[in-house]
Amino acid sequence: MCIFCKIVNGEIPNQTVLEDENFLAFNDINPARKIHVLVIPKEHYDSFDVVPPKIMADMTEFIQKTVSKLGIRESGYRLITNIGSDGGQEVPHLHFHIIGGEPAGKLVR
Ligand code: DGP
Repeated sequence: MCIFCKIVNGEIPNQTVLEDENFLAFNDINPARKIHVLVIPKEHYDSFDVVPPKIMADMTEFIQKTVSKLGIRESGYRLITNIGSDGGQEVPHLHFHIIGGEPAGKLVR
């Protein structure tokens, strides 16, 4: 079972920001900025590449609710999902990073 499935079933503790029947938002263990929250579907999908569009539609709504709860809609934020090895994905369970609370900086090589 993957790490995030273990978080979903309670085997690994997490700092929950928002939860509903299908999705969970929790603080990243290694925050890149003041605010760094991960949003996952409770059902396992390896990455964005294989998630059904209907699930993504619901997940989009849940991400927007999470951002509202974090209070960073006005100030802005970065939303990232890493996919596969060149995408830098480490945990093979679809997740979006919500990163904010301070300027994100440029995406540069
Ligand atoms: P990615 O590289 O996109 O697969 O990012 C995985 C993220 O997951 C990384 O920012 C660290 C975070 N992470 C890994 N293991 C755990 C964990 O057990 N708990 C929490 N809260 N975050 C984790």
